[in-house]
Amino acid sequence: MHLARKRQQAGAAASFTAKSLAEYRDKNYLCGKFELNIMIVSGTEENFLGIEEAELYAYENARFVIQSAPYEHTSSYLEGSKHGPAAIINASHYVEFYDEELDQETLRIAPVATLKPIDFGNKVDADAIALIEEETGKLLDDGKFVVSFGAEHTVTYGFVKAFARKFDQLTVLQIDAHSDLRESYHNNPYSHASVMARVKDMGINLCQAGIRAQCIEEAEEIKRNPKIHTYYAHQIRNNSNWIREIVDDMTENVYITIDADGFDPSIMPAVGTAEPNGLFWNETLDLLRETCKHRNVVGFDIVECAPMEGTILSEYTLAKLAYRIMGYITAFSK
Ligand SMILES: [Mn+2]
Repeated sequence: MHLARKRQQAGAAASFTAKSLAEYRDKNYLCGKFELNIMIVSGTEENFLGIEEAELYAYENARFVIQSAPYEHTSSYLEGSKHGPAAIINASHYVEFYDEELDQETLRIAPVATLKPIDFGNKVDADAIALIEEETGKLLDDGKFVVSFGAEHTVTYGFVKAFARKFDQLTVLQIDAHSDLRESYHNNPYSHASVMARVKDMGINLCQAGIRAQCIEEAEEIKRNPKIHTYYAHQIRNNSNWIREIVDDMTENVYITIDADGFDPSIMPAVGTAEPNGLFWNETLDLLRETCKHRNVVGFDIVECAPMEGTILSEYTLAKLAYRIMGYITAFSK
């Protein structure tokens, strides 16, 4: 088992005892300014990477905080994205601490705390977005770098609202098969298919990569709106300079949202709305690396993974992706 292996690796260096770990779990590790702001951190079995050393997953030490938003209300094709965040976290227990590209153990440079998932109760649409904005805002006010795992893409509107309050000159970089610019979908402006229309309404600069499914109204909006920069999948294969061009289209602060279906379905089968001709691993990392090198990446999310029976390829790839981006931010951020 991977966790057992991690325990062996960590054994010599670890300064905490089994007792102190149990203590953390019993108390659900209330920490920080806990009278005002109670952050409940998941223990080893439920945290990102399966980290055992409490000082490496404690909220107060963490640079990165993993937030899960298992909200699924408007799925239009295959359902199941509400299970995505937990599946990615579970798969992360099989990701190596050592990043072979960056030659570092990112979590030792920048500890990673994992919060209990946001509890939406009966909240949907505007109320759900408000809850996400509030929860994200608390973490940003604490100076944390927030990494969010979402279910349907709608949740990104809540994340972006919180980031836009904190950071000016914000660009949203969206990796996705779909432009998500429909004014509303099934009469719901809070549909996953309309999430970038809501971001556009905020006047935020938007860069889109890998787009290959949309309606004609979305295409017309993209042509008309100078704040939307769309790099279609069919175009980037014929433009060796596309990464430089899209980074040039970004303002100083960048929030990244990654819809799992932006990837090619051959490497990312567990999505609700698969489209052919998607992005592959290397070209996606090239884009993300260049973005982290040349812009100030302030946060990111990964959404729309709907786990499938019989394969863990998708959630494992997304877990490794999340850790790699954290590595880029640790290694390159200005
Ligand atoms: Mn999509």
